[in-house]
Amino acid sequence: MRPSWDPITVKRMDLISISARASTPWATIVGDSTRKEDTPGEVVPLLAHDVRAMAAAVLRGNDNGGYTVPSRATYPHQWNWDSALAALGWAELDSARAWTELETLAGARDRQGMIPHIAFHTRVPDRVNGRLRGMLTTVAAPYARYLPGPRWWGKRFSVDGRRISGITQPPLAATCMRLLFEAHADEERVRALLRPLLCWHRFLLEERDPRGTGEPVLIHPWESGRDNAVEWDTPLWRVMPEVTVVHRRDTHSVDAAERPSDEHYRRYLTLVRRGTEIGWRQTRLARTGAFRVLDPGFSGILARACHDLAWLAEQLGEPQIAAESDRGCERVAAALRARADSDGLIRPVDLTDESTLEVTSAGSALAALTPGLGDDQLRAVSELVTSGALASPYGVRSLDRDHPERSPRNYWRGPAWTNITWLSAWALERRGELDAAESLRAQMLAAVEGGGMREYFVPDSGRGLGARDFAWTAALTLRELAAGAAARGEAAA
Ligand code: 2M8
Repeated sequence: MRPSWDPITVKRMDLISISARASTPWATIVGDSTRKEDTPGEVVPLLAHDVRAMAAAVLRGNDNGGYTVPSRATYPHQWNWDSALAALGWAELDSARAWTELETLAGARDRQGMIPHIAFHTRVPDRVNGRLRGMLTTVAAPYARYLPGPRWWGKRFSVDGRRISGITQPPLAATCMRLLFEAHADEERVRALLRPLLCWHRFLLEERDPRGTGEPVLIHPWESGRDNAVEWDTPLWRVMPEVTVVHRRDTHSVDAAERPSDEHYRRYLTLVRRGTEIGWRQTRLARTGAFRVLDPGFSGILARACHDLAWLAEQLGEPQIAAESDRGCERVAAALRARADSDGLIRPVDLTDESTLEVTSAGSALAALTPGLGDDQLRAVSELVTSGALASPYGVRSLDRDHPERSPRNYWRGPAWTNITWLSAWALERRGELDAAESLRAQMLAAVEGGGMREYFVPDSGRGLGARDFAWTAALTLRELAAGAAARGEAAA
């Protein structure tokens, strides 16, 4: 049973207010129950319909033409796993637009097949799309509101001509594409995307695995998507900072207490500078770079992505892509299974000294996405996120609640994130853990009802934090509201 969304049974929904100055209601709806003093005006109940309208407005508001920015104020470019998740939200509003999102993401790949973590926006008008946008982008002035902007990464261009970063991010695209295909099959569009995604996975399995361990080596904390997760502190602190003054842009729009520290940033930028100095030679960075880790979250996502790409290739009569993807999945899954700890969880590894990083975090939860994970390993994750160290009333915590470095407001060091909660729920559901999946989804939605379309949430109060109008929070909300309505036999609002 999915959570009910009628106004009587949903909790904490009487806290929303609409300002008297509102021009469009959703633009000024404030769902943050901890900031009631900021919300004068008529108090109205928050209905499922309101939440859906808010989510749809956020997604549409972040639409840059062919791709969705995570947040206009904080992240004004195309981010990799954000875009894959945004496609799931678009699937509920406009399926053609959802396919475009994935196509634009694939268009960001470099000549080696790597899809970068950022494809930069320039001042080319949004309505210019496709190849023309790519061409104009190469000559137009880059959009400078984000640090580190395009100049930090050297002269790197995507196949569609945009400026791009030199690192990647969790490969969620194939899995999101499968979900999109299951709801809105478009054979022509999916066929065109099979090979770009296969090449990206191949890049991760080959260039990024120079020693043949079976898992890709991450060369920057940003590649995990969980930037300042505590597990990366030890390997990151080995990096001698070469960047002294950091003029932060992120803290213009978000409270510094909710963002990584300056000490983190100096090292993040040092790694970027060093990568650029050697022309982003990927295998060399994976073999000898200053920061090299294995992340069970990234690896679990890759194993699942290979599995889902194999499934799609099978549907489309592409046996070679299916076979290669199946082999990729099994390779990563076998490596992950083999290194589960005695408690059943899989943890990150620091490759500079081969040590296991003894932290229990969202990365271990994401490992549940791995196809063929052992029953004991699966049960360990299920327990971890429903009643264990990562459980909370508002979704999966990014860090063990008893960890001494835990900080309920600081980014990936404590808060609950919609994508982690949703991915954990989805992984558990696929393995038949239906009650666990349902309660995680209810928690995810409870966070949004009370905290708004925010980037992350205080795990014990549900207070919304970080960037506002955040795309993947909106996208996953749209998907779950539609799934809940479908389960109850209602037409989508
Ligand atoms: C955050 O990361 C970027 C760097 O990639 C940043 O802090 O500037 C992370 O939460 C990452 O997972 C996410 O993809 C990105 C955009 O939402 O923001």
